[in-house]
Amino acid sequence: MAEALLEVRSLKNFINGEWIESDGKTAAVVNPATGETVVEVPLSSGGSVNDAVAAAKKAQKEWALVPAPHRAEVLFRVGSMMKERKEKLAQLLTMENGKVIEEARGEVQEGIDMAFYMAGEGRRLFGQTTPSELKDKFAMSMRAPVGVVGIITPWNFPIAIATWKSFPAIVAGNAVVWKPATETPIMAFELAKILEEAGLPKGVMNVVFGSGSEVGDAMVEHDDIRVISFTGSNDTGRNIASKCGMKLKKVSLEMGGKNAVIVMDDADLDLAVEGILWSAFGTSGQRCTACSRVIVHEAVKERLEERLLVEMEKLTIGNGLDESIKVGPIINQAGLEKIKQYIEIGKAEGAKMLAGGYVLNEDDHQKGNYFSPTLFTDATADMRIAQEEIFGPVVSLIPVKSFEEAIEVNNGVTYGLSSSIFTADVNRVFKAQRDLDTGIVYVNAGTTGAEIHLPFGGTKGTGNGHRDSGVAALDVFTEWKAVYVDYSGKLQRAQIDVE
Ligand code: UN1
Repeated sequence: MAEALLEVRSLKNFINGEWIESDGKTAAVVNPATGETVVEVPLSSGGSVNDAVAAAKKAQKEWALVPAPHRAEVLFRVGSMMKERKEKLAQLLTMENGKVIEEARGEVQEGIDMAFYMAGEGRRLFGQTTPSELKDKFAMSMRAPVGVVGIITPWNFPIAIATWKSFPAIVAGNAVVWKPATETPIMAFELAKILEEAGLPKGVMNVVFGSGSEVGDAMVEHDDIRVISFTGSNDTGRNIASKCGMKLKKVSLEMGGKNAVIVMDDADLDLAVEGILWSAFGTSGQRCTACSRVIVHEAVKERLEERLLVEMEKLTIGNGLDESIKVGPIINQAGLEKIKQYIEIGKAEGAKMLAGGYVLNEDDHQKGNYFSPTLFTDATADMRIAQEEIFGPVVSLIPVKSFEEAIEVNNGVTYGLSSSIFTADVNRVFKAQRDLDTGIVYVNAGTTGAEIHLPFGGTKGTGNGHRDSGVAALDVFTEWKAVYVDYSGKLQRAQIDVE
């Protein structure tokens, strides 16, 4: 199947517009739905990063001089090409990542949307004009590219997140060195090809495949990379942040969540069940925005449990290329092991498991890494299953007595990415949007489904205050520059010649 869609059996780095063999070490990219090897990915050394940065540095100088509306034309072409290739990209995405084909199409669509949205920024990239405190003097602030930027992207959204980071960087006049996750390199290969065919000058986008400890570290350490934008695990993010801190390198981090759906006593329960199912078990729970807690008012707890169990029964698990499948595989063995551990932790903590909790084909991993959608109930807010990110199809119900308690439980975790509330009370809606301490808040919808023209990111342990997507993304990839033009013909001294 992969052979028909992918013209290569082993991938190469993309440096300075050339496809370059790395130094020979490779790893197999395994389809998590079948256990089959899809392609080989290079495990590059830090030397490849040096080559990529040198190419990027050279290319960026020219690229920054291309007027932004013309830089944007490349992204318009990229968006059109992604649209033409949407089905092929989606199928390849399902093969390397496992997510079901409908969601894979959705993810590619996010990338297409980002291309057109950021292309539009080519004619905006707004700065501000501001009155000067002096006569005959003009003051303005404008965005300037930072130079060479490094992006490090995860396996769970291998194309969407890459576009969230690289497209604003490119339109703003930067050159990019990109380390995609080694589990899902095909999307990087396909996107680099599209950028090349769309006419992006050589060296503006460079892809180096390899591990975090080798390629990622080399990027973080390289003095010519002025920004690192990272989405991935908390430990890695903190490690990157501390290294970048010592180097005074700008770093943007997005590191997950412990996102909750709140179901109040006046909620439309059928709608809430749909929202929970979609956000907790879509992508097999492997989203940063996935719902892994349901904070439910005790008055509707039993009814909600009953309805959830009925609907969970209908979830079909299997290879996401089959259109009838709703829940695909877990990315790899390590992911499965982590989920299994949390099931044991949840049981030991005294939460009641109502459904799921097991690995499918436990004895035969050649048949794929599948975990059954799992529902715990009677969890308490302090349990580890209610505090820590599991990254799998596991959701825990936490009963509460009031709206105020629901908000408190929602906010009582170290993460702050997404939250949601189901209620019919308009006062609660407005209080909730103010008081939920997350970067994204949904009302009467699940915790997933962020749109690309709004800021994406979170509070507290989710990140470090930066945002992907939306105009906010430009703040990561640009420097603010203040420009003063004095047309008085004499030396005017600010703050001194004020009269
Ligand atoms: C992620 O899981 O890191 O909001 C990204 C959503 C998607 C993106 C998720 N649009 O669920």
